Amino acid sequence: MVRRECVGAAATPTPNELSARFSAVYDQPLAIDQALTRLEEQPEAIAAVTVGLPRARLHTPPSGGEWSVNDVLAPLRSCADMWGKYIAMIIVEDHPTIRAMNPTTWIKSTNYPELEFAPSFRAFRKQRDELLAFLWPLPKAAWSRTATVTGAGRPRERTVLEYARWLANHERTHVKHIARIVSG
Ligand code: NI
Repeated sequence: MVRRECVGAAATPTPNELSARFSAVYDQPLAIDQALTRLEEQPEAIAAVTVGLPRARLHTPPSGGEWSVNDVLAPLRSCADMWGKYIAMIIVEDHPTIRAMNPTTWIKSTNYPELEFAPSFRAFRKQRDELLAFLWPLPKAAWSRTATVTGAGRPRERTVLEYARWLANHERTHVKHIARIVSG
């Protein structure tokens, strides 16, 4: 059940199942300032529930077949890499065409699952700080800039706000998951 929260981690879902799940959870409307606030607060929330915990609590699943806190952090970082990169591309480039990569594909080229929680989480927060420093000053119009996104079915037009919303909404489900793991 826990694993299925993550779109990417589900067992070979069809494109239709993927897009249905995306619509249900990650497309929840968020205004620009709501998305920014969530992107700022969610890493703080993870820090708040993990601060001072011994390594074993962060690296050991609460029970067999479950995820550890560190297991949840790795795909969070992968999603932040992918969707953060697309946000930057859409802002910086003039209507780019982006061949989207599923974060679960990207994670295989990283060492995130093998990293220790503390340095991995520091890197995650540093990246988020950089993303927020980039996003906060953007004029409202920039959030409507688009890219043509290929690589996931037929090409689609995607905006900066859509990617920011996905990042914020997707992360939110996993922040709650982390809170459940450490309180369990
Ligand atoms: Ni996920």
